Amino acid sequence: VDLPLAPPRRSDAPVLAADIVERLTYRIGKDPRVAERHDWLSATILAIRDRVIDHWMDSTRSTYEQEHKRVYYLSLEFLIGRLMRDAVSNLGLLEETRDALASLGVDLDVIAELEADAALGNGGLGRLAACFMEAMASVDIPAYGYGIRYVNGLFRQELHDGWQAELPETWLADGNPWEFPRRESSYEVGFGGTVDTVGSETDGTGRCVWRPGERVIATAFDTPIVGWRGKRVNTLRLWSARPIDPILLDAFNAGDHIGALAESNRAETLTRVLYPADANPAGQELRLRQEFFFSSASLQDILRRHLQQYDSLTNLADKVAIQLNDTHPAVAVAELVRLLTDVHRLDFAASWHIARDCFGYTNHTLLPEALESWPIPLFERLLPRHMQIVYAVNAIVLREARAAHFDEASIRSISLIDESGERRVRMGNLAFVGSHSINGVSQLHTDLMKETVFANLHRLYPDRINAKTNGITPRRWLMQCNPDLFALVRETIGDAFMDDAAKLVDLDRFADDPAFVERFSAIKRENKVKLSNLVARRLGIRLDPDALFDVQIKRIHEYKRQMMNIVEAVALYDQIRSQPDRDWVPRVKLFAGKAAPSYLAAKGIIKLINDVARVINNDPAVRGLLKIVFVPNYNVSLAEVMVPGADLSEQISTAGMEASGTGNMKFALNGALTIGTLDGANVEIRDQVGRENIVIFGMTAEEVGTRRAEGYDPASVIENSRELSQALMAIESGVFSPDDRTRHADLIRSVRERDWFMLAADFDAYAAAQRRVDGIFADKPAWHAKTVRNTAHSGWFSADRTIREYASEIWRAG
Ligand code: 26Q
Repeated sequence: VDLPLAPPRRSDAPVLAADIVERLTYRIGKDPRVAERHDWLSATILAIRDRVIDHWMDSTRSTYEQEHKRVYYLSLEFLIGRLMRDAVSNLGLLEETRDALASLGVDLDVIAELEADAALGNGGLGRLAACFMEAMASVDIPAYGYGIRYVNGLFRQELHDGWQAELPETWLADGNPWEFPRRESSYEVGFGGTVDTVGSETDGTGRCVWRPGERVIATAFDTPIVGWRGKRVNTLRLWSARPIDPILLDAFNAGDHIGALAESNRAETLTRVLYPADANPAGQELRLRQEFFFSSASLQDILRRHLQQYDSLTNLADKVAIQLNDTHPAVAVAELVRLLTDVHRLDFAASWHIARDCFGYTNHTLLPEALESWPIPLFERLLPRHMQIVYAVNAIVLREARAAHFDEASIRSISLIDESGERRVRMGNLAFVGSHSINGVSQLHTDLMKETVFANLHRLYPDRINAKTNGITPRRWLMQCNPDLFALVRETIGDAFMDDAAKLVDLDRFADDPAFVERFSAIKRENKVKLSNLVARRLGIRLDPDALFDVQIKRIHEYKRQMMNIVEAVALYDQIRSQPDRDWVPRVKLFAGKAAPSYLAAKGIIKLINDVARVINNDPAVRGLLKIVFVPNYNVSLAEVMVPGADLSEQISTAGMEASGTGNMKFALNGALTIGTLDGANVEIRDQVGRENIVIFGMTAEEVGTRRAEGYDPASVIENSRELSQALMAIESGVFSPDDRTRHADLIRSVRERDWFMLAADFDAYAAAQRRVDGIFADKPAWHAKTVRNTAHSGWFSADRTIREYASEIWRAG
C-alpha cells in the first residue's frame, strides 16, 4: 500500500476502516457481511476508544509525575447524552471516521443516531456536570467526575392521549462500549449498625469505630472524557453496587431461594434508578443511601490515590479539590472527617480543617422546598457515626456564631439541625460550613443567596460565597449540533474561536453584511427544516419552516411558567380568530420537557398544552398562522436538533427563581433571540448581547419580592386584563377539553387564587413582548442582525471560561 504518499488529513481513513472491521470481527464477533448497523456502531466506538487510550494514560501519568493537584467533581447526575460524535470530533477524526465508514458502506450519521442517549441526570444540574467534564479536559485540568452508574437513567416519556406516561430507560441494554469495569477499584460501604469507642478517652488513644450493620461493595466503571483537540483525557468514574456475597448458598440449598438472594437484590437496588425529581426532594431512605454510597466510595478512592502517591494526609488539601454539585453529596463532608479521624487517626480539629480546605459547594436553587434535609431518626439509623460528627461540627459552628454575638434567631438559622417541627439535618448548612467556597451559578442567584437562605452563614463567613456563572461546551452546542453554522463562522472569522469562544465577537461586524447574513439565515432555515422533518416523522405534524419557531424546552415546572406560554397562545388564538385580517406573523410554538412523575401540577400542564394544541392545530380559522407542538421525550439528543432550529428562546421564569439556566446560553449561541425575564443568567446574556438584541419583559426579582410582601392579589390583576381573563375563561370552561370540561379547572383556580409564580402579574408584559418579537421578525434585516449578534456575543458563556474561574478562584488547580 502507498500509505505514506496519501494526503495527510485523510490518510488514516483506510487504517481506521481496517481497525473498525477488526473490532467488529474479534470484539463483537460478527462477520462484516452480516453485521447490522448496531454492530457497526459498537465496532466504531471500540476503534475510536482505542485511539483515546494513549492520550488517557499520558494524562494520568503526567498528573502523577508533575504532582499536579487533582479536581474531583462529585455529582449524583451526569446528563451526558451520546458520546461518539463528541469523542470523534474532539480528536479531530470526524472526516476520517466518515470516510472510513463510507468505504465500508456505512453512514456515520445513521449509526450515530443509534447510540443510546445516556440520561444519568434530570436537567440543568446534570447537564452542567457533563459540560464541565468536557471543559475540564479541554482546559487541561486533571479532573475526575464521580457519580452513580444507574442501570435506569431518567425515564422515557411517552404521551398517552396527551398525558405523560413514564417508561423505564434501558441505556445499557445493548452494552456500553465506552466503559471499562474496574473490579480492582472496589470499596466497602457500610450502613446502620453501631458506634463503639475503643482505647481510652483519657490517654489520647480513644477513638470511635463504626461497626455497620450492613455492607455493600462499590465497583468502579470508568468512561474516558476527551477534551478539545484530544489535549487531555479525564475519567468519569461511576459506581455500581454489588453484594459482598452474591448468593447465600446455605440458604439456597436449604430451599430459601428468595432469602438467598435478598442481600444481593438489596445491594443492586442501590444503583438501580435515578430519582426523577429535580426539586422537591423525595426524602426517601433509598435516596440518602445513594448519596452516602457514592460519596463514601469516591472519598475512599481519593484517599487511596493520594496516599499511594504522597504517603501522608496532611497535604491533602494541597493536592485535592472536591467540588460538591449541590447538596446531594454533602454527606461527604462528614464522611471525610470520619475517614480522617476514625480510620487514618488524625485528630478531629485537623480533620475538620483539611476537609474544609478540600471542599467547595455549588448551590443550584433557592426554592425553599428544594433544599435538602433529612429527618434525624433516619439519618441516625443509617449513619450513626456521621450523626455524631454533624453534632460535633455544629457545636463548633454555633460556638463561633455566639462568639460573634449572633442573636438566637440567627443562630437557629445557621444550625445544621432544623429544630422547627420534626428535627432534621440541613444538608445546605452542612455543605456550607464544610466548604471554603460556596458558589452560586449566576450573579443574580449569588446575590440572592447572600440575602436569603444563607444570609446568616454569609454574615458569619463573609468571604466564602462567590459567583461562578454557568457555561456550556461550545463543542457539543455549536460545532457538533450545528456543523453548517460552525463552518460558516470558521470561514468568516478564521479558526481562533475554536480555542477561545470569546473570539466569536469577530462576527459582530458581519451582522449588517448582506452576503453573510444571507448565508447565516439560510443555515437557520435549513436547521428549521431538519427540525420540521423530525416533528413530521415523530408526530405527523407539518410545519412551515418560514414561520417563527418559538421554543420552550426544559423540565416542566410551575416556576418556569410553561403555563404562561400556553395561555398566551390561547390569547393569540382568540385574536387571530377575531381579527383575521391583521398581518399576523406565522408562529410555531414548540414545547418539550419531562415532569417529575409525582408532580401532578406539571403533568396537568403537559396535558393542557396538548389539549390546546389539538384544538388550535385543527381549527381551519387559524389558517396555519399558529401551530402548537409538544415533542415527547425531551433529552440531550433532541435538544441538539431543537436548539439549532429555534428562532426564539423562551426563558420566562418568575424572576428570582431560575438559578441560572443553561438552555438560554445554547439558544443564543445558535443565533436565537431570547424572550425572557431578568432572571438567572438571562441578566448576563442581556449584558453580553446588548439590550437591543434581547426581548426582556416583566417584573425584576426585587419587584417580585416587594409585590409579594405587599400582598399580591391575582384576581384583581386578572380582572384588569381582558386578554388574560378571556384566555383563562376559555380554558376553565372546557373549550380545549370538550371531553372533560372541568379537567383544567384546578390549574386555573390555582392561578386565580394564589398564582404563586405570578403568571397574571407578568402576563400583559409577556404578551406585549411577543408582539414586539413579531414586529422584529417581520423586519428581516433587523431580525437577522440581532440573531448574528447573539452568536457573536455568546462566547463568554463557554464552559471553558467558567472552569477557568473555578480553577483559579476555588480549586487553585491547573
Ligand atoms: C434532591 C433530593 C432528592 C431527589 C432529587 C433531588 C434533586 C435532583 C436534581 C434536586 C434538584 C435537582 C436538580 C436541580 C437543577 O437542575 N437545578 C438547575 O441547575 C442548573 C445548573 O446550575 C441551573 O442552570 C438551573 O437554573 C437550576 O434550576
